[in-house]
Amino acid sequence: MTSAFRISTPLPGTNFGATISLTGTGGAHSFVQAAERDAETLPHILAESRGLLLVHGMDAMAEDPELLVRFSRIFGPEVENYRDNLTPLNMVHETVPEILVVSNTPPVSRQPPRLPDPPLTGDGRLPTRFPHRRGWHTDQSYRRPPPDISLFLAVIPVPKGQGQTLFADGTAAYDSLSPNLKARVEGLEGLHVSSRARRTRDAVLSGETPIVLQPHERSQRQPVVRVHPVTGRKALYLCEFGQMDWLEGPFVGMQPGPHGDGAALLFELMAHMTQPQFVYVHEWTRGDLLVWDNRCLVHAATWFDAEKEARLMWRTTVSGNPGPLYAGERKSWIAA
Ligand SMILES: O=C(O)CCC(=O)C(=O)O
Ligand SMILES: [Fe+2]
Repeated sequence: MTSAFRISTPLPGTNFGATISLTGTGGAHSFVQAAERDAETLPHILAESRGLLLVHGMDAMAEDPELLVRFSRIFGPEVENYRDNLTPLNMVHETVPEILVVSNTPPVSRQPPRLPDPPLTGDGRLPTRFPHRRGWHTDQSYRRPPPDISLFLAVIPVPKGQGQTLFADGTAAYDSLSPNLKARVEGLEGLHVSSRARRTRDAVLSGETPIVLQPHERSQRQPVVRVHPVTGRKALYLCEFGQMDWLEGPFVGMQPGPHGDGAALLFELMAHMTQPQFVYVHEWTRGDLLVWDNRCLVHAATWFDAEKEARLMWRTTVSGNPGPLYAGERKSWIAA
């Protein structure tokens, strides 16, 4: 079959991901129609390219947000409704509740991450590697089952050089672990929790009194080595300072807390996974859409000057294929 899509692999400056465009002309409407007609191609390319797709020119989605939801449905059976999952309503799109609004402008008013310290690497580059760069995570890993895929649209990006999104390839990072580290992480589980639970590394280090968590807010175990349900490939599945449980974790069965053996292993794994050869830096242009697979990639947002710039991004999340490990589980984040 001739495809409606032109596929260029990998993404510039890295060795994973793909850029997708229409072979013919047309904007977001034509693109989504073509993707719906040929519903297997893009999920297939996403899996083949180890979890990251870039589409330019989707500006029309900003005027017709349902288009983003339609496009999201191609990637899985369930596009999450953010009104049903305890997300503060100021972060949910007013008329399309499948869209999470990520913005520093009201009513969301979410501040960007802090500048790394120092702001640049010794050779003047954007820091990407942990722990110089912080904030690496995979979306909603504090839930079981976690979501599969996120889509992120630049409605109003900030100028280049700020407000990038970084991605690290967990599949290549796993493959290149030493045999010794592979053996150490096999069967290991991480304890993931929302930063709202105040068990982040900073919270624990500053001695904050832990809050009592309801059953649906508690930390969730996730495998450190995740087997991708589509490709069968193994990938590192981890977060760092803000989305692991630093009180009882970060790993089940290892010494807990910021000074324990678990912390030392987490630093080693994260620093490994975020080496430059595994990282893609996305500089956003209005109308860019990224599709990423949370099962095999971690990502991080970077600083921008929120005093001067307004940034408006829309995210959807798609779930329904977390793999046999999660078969039959009820949603951990919904109160029983
Ligand atoms: O703002 C960004 O660049 C990324 C935000 C993010 O991690 C997310 O919405 O999942
Ligand atoms: Fe994220």
